[in-house]
Amino acid sequence: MKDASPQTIFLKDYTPSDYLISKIHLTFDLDDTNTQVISKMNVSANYDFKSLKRDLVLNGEELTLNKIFVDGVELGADQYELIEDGLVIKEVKEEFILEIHNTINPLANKALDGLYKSGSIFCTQNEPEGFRRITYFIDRPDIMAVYTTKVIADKAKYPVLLSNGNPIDSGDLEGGKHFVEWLDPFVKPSYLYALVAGDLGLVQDEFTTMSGRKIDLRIYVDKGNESKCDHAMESLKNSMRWDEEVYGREYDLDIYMIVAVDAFNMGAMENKGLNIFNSAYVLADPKTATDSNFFGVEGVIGHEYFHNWTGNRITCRDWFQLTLKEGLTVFRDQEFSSDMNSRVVNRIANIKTLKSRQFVEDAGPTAHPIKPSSYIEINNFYTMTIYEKGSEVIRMIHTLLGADGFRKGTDKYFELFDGQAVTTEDFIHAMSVANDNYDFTQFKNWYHQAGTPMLDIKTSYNEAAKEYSITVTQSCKPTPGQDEKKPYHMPFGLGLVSKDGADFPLKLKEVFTAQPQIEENILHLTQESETFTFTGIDHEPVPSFNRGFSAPVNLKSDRPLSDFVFLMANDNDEYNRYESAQALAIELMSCLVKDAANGVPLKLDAPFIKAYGELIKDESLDNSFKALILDIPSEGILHQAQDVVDFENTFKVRKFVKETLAKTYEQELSAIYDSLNVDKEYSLSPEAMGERELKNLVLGLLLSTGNSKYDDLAYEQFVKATNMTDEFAALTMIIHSDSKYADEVIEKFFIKWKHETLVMQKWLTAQASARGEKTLGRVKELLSNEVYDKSVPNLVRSLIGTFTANYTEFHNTSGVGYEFITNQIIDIDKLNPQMASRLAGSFKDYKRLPSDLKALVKTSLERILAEKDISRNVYEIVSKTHA
Ligand code: 0A1
Ligand code: ZN
Repeated sequence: MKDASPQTIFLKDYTPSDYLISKIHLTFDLDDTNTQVISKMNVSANYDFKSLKRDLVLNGEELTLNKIFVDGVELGADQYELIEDGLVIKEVKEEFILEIHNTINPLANKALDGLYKSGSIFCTQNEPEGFRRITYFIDRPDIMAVYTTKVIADKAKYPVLLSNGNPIDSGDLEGGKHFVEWLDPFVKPSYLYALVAGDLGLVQDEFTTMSGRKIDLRIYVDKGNESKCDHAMESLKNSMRWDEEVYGREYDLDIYMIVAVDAFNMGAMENKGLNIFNSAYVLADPKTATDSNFFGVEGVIGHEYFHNWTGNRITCRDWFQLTLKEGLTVFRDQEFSSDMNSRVVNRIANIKTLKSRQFVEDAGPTAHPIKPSSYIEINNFYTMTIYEKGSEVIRMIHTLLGADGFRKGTDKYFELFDGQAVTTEDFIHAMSVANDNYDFTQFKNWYHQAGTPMLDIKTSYNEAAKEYSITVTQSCKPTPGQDEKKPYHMPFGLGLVSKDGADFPLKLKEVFTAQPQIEENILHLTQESETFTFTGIDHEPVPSFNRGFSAPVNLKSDRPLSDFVFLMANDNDEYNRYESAQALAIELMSCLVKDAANGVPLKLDAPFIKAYGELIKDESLDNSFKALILDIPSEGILHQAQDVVDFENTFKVRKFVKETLAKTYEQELSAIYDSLNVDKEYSLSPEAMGERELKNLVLGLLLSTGNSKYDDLAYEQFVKATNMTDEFAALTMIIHSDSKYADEVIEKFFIKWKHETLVMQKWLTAQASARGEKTLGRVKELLSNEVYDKSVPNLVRSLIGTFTANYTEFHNTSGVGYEFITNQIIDIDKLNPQMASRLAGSFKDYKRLPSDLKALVKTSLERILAEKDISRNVYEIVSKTHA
């Protein structure tokens, strides 16, 4: 460890900064290893100067300090002090101009934080604390300043020089250099600062805002990739229009720029007027990108655009408030995607992500509330919880207030807090005052408590009285640091479905509280245990719980499995049709996993097989929806239902169920494949995407029959495919089914696509996710393949990250998988701590492993902790996992 014991930072210790910086002018003279930075800042006391400490403490990391001037006079060595991770200017005045000259080495910056090089492009990443790696600054989000930037660079190598805001000056300089100066008129925190320089291709378009202003839209990419920007540009224009229509928000600058880079730790970054994107979320054409990639581009473009209001115009006071901008912006991008595509399919996809990734986080060693109360390394808190659960919490507010009430609330939020750095309390305050002082007191537990609540539901029918009751008991398991949980206020969608499939009108027998207990089929749950009795129910209904997944919870009930079968076919809530199919399969497959462990021969439940067949044959279903509902629960989802995770038998059972269903319905599935596998002009319409999705799901099922004719079919699809969705699906299935064509397609795909790094990422993923003991050897071999580079996070995620999700191989009882990943974490941590700590998260199941695997993981965790110089990032994850 660098620090003997890394410091924990607490929300309760927040205090406003003693000093403010209202204006900053930056000059960069760019050079690969020796970039000169001059920063000129207007500093002033934030409070009564007499009460303040006279030392100004600035953050700074990996910087070389050259000179300091205060009001134009250079400081002597006794007037400042370099401290670990910063600089102290002693005895400052109430108001002064501070000028600092320093140098940085972008080429050596493999952490991809601050100013770095991605290939030949200079770019920045400053959220959350990257700016301190550019120059000395009070690097916290409540310091909001107006930024001007002069970028100087070699004109031939870096013809394009960008920063936030609008260009205000440019010209040639001596020695083949040139400069461009930028001014961003909006105050912003340092984490939204950006700079880019390169020899970039440009795609341009225009958007006219609701007040008639013309916005210059620009996407900058590596030359040669210009033709892959159409979808990103279309998505940007759609986002701009959508935010005007749904939230009344207009874009504010005259220019909106997006730059795509290959080396980026995350998806993208919302820097004011100059978004920097992982190229995977900009570049897409049918030949190289799958339908899911197109979908991802639209969502991330939307997400970053929506941040302009929810994040940039109104930002976070401190990093504990991260969900203020992220939960809200994810909610906004999810709704945007739902409006652009099929709403139910998008909602199911979002819930699948939440359940398979956030629920696991909430049940593991790093569980934290959406508003954490402490952290060691803030970069570890860009999590599924802050983002996805954060979005579900916003969605519940939307459900509680209704669309109009929610819009009144956001209008109020913008009215009260524009230009400020605020808290989640401020957001709730705006929502409340705009809605007759709606009482969010209990609802706020969602912000402070970690863990996924469990609802245990008991039902009873009183035939004589024609009354139906449900008793809901809520609980939430202890999470690290939180043993006791208070009950949550949650909206709970309910339907009581009659024999003929219609919903009974819901009439409560008694109303107990001042707040309404039911509105538009949404019950308000508030108590640890409560009973709701409905009248006028003339026969026993089948209840449909948590419709639309109105609250992010797990459910347990006394319903017979036949209810699930009924709801799969009859629920008026499409989401719950899907959910019932999943719940039934989870229930049955969980029993089969136990059978497998006990050596009991596997047998699949006949009513389930029948119900699955009904879905296959149901021609009224939309193809995308059908593909989702026919996709049996993933291993990860099945593991969640196990106290001790059984990787081998879970894999075995899933394979068995797929094979049984596929063999039973081979003819029907084959007919579906043939009907969808027709030559058609490629289209990105939801219908066309649905056809490809169902076709590929069906091909996967057919392959699991083991009949070799489907190996030939998959090979034929691979060879003939005219788009990446079909080509990649076939590649993956051929590799995963260990078909005789596997080596050939791996080779062919490589030769065809080796110059396209995004496609090579898919190639790595398909191989690292293959089952069987030879996979690890293959992954190790691929580390030295020409297309792999451990300093590019996308490649690490594709090869190493994918292997950690390959349950049977990563958790191989020999321990070789753990050993490999442990070595990778230690190695990558030296370059990129953020990447390494994400990989370290793959040990999250530690406490639920069988004892032999647990002992192996323990050794791995201890080996990492014993390493000299591990980063704070990895330390936090590994020590919490080990605890
Ligand atoms: N604010 C970005 C996410 C992001 C966070 C950190 C980064 O680098 C360490 C990069 C991007 C978003 O929500 O899109
Ligand atoms: Zn975001």
